[in-house]
Amino acid sequence: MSRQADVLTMPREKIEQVQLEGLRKTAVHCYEDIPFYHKSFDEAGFDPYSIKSLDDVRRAPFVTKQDLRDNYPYGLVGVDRKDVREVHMSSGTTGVATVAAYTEHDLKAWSECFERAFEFAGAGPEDVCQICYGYGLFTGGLGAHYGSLQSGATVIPISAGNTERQIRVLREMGSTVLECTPSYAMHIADTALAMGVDPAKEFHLKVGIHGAEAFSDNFRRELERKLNYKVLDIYGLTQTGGPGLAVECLEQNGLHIAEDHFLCEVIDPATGEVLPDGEWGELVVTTLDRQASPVVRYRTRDITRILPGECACGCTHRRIDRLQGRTDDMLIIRGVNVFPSQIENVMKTFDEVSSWYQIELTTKNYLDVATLKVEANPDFDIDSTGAIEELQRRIQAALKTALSVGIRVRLVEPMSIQRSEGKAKRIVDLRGENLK
Ligand code: DLL
Repeated sequence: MSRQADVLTMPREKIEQVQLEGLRKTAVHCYEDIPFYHKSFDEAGFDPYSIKSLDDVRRAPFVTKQDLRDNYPYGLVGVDRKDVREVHMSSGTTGVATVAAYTEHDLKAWSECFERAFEFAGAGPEDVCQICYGYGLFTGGLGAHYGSLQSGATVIPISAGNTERQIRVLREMGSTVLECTPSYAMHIADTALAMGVDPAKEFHLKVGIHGAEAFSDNFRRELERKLNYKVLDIYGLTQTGGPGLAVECLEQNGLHIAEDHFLCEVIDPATGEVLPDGEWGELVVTTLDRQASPVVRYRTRDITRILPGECACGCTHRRIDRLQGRTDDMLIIRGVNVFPSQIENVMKTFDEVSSWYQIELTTKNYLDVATLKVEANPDFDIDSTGAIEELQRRIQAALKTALSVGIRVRLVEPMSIQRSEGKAKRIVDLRGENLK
């Protein structure tokens, strides 16, 4: 750590002091400048001028994605339009998009938060970054771009897609930092191998800064082996200003929250009660210095926990555990709650299958049926009928033991599940289709 060492190693009392000031400022800013918050604070009996401690945030009402949608496009922007420098939007595939606006100050803070991934990785001006998160309204591309520039590194803003060109550039331009979704990194690695290029030998990578979707430890290990680099997880969401809310250090043991910019709580999603450190629940975020799009107690729907204890890296900012999924990704199969990550963890214990899978949901006789489609590894003889059935049965039995629910397993050809340049599509819900 060097460029931001003072901030990253601040004593806890100092961090909490910065957070308290930020919380007070943000709550008052929201109340005075954004009519939605004025009304919701009044309705909840929450007086933003009465904040005395960080725990007082618990008296504030939650904000949900629906609130953000209802106020589309500029309803929750707290500054004059002329002070807004940039606007990003969530994809809006499941409804109206949500908007994140940035002032000059917000863009600077965003760059610094993302840049922490470089600090943790020991990367900087001597590095060449290949940014293959999508550029545009998605916060991945430009967030990575600003963070990488802030680190002093050379930036190759190649954006997502055109995988063969990515591979050429990785070989020829000496890229040492790869920034994209973990599934796209795997796709790059697999495509290179299929082209007869060994990325572990012919690329020059030191580190991958991968996020925007959940990935398991096994998936990480496979990436690290194939690309011969270290993978750091980065988390964030459009509604809180994009990637950089929390970033992993080289200990790979949880993601350090940028606590000088964000106040995080973990709640029981059913009751809204704040949970003690160490317990899994839904992450709730309050921004501490955003001007254009501040949020107070935004319910992310992401499942994690605050990790107790200090990190060996010396950073004093608390950590969240790697994201386990989203409350809205949770499948309810015959009444049993199942997260895709649990299915993935079981699958990973089988050497015969790869990390590419999709869970297909259909209905039969009014009951939900889940089918796990998983790609066989290239060295598994998929044409040998008996072997396939035996393997499917074994995976099915392991899933049943781990999850207490029956999931069908169908082994498919290597490379037959569609690859994405951005976030992988893990769940295909065809339940509506059956009714048509
Ligand atoms: O995905 C921001 C981002 C870009 C983060 C690049 C990291 C790297 P959205 O498109 O608004 O923003 O999606 C946010 O993606 O609520 C999580 O469910 C998921 N997500 C983001 N990062 C991670 C991660 C960007 N590291 C939603 N692990 C979030 C697991 C993640 N899930």
